[in-house]
Amino acid sequence: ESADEAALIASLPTDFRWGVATSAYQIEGAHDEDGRGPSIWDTYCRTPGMVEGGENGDVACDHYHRMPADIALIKSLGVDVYRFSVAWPRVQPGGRGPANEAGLDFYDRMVDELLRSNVDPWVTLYHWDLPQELEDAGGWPERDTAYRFADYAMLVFDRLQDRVRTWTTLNEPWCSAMLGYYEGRQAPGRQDFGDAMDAVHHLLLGHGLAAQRMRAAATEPIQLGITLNMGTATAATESLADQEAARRADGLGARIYLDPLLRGQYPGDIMDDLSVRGIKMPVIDGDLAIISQPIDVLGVNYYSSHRFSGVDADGRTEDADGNPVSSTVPFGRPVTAMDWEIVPEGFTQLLVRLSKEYPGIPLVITENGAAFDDLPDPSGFVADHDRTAYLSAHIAAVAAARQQGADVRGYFAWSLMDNFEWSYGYAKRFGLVHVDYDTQVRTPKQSALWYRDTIRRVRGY
Ligand code: GBH
Repeated sequence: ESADEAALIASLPTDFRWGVATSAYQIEGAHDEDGRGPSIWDTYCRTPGMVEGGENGDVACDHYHRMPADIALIKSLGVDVYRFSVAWPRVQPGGRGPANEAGLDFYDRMVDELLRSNVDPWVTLYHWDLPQELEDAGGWPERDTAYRFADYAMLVFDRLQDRVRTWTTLNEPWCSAMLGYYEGRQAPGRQDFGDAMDAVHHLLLGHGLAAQRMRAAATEPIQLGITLNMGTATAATESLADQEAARRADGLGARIYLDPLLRGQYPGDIMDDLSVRGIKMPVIDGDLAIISQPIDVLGVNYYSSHRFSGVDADGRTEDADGNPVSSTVPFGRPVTAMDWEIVPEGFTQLLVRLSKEYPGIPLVITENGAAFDDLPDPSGFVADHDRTAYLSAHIAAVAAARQQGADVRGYFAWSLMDNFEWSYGYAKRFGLVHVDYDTQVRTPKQSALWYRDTIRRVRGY
């Protein structure tokens, strides 16, 4: 942590909210207990070749059986809020119909445990675990899935709204749509660009339908939002081809979500690009009003930023199908264990830009963090100076953005503890707390102690 970073971090207000985040499939395990049904991730993990080492979330961090101890661990970090997700296939094993009460009971107990520990619960309703039966019926490219999501959201809301004030509908719809239905690098592993665009619209519609119904049913004030993953997309050079590549990356990565949510319309340039490819968003009259109803907070997940080029290695600007080429050009910065470049100033730029171009919506960093090749010492302690430096640089980047006018209200470190890193399995560790997967022993790393002390310092005690 440099002196500059320390001074920036110290400038954060005492009421800034500090948290740690996780998601259900990545930590819970207990994949077939208390009536949980299969999700697209159970299926994807069982498809040979999809996940590193053939690993899956059957056991994960066994959080389902260790929840009270894990909440005590969260409390010991001194954070004031915990962001977790609810597993749809625990609440509705087949994605429709009445609630599986045993599934809801788990989150009910967790919320009580958190409140007893003086930690605020922040619920994410969907972190990628679509019930398999809904995928069998077409998944997110099907309009019906949006209505199914809103029904599910209400089952959770009705059970927990007396104690939970803060709600996120979807985590990173870009990942669900683009990695799940176009690139195939995440569940359900499909590869069709048109399907992915249908998924974008139905994810957004699902968000809007759920938000509408939750708002109408709320008996107390709630904070409602959605979380997007974004970075700053810049052009590698001044050339028109590179600027166009950056425009497209920003359009498909950020504006295709931000604009309908916060301005009530899809970005015109991206719709033009799509129509050249014969693709049209499956919008029905009234959808955009549903999608753009007011939200209280925009969640931002930030990991890295990219420079884009519109020219490939062979100097071509179009691929075999006549579609424009996009590639990334490294900054030449150090990378994390994911090979993602460390670009904290891209974080500041993103936050300042969001507050300028989409004014009036408070921002919360719902995820930021890094995987590194942690090596525990003989006592099990991990002196993760690289992760600590990453967190320090990025929290300072948030503070710098605030000084430049960005309305950022809080920060969640990803993640509370090492967990199932999707297609990468258990080898990639993002935790502030180390998990020994043989014994399930949790050991706070250097970064966890630094985070705890940093929160204390900002609060002035
Ligand atoms: C989040 O997604 C997820 O919400 C969380 O579950 C996950 O464990 C965590 O991040 C860590 O992966 O090309 O250099 O930018 C992250 C979304 C989208 C971030 C793709 C990185 C590409 C890498 N990711 N993006 S880089």
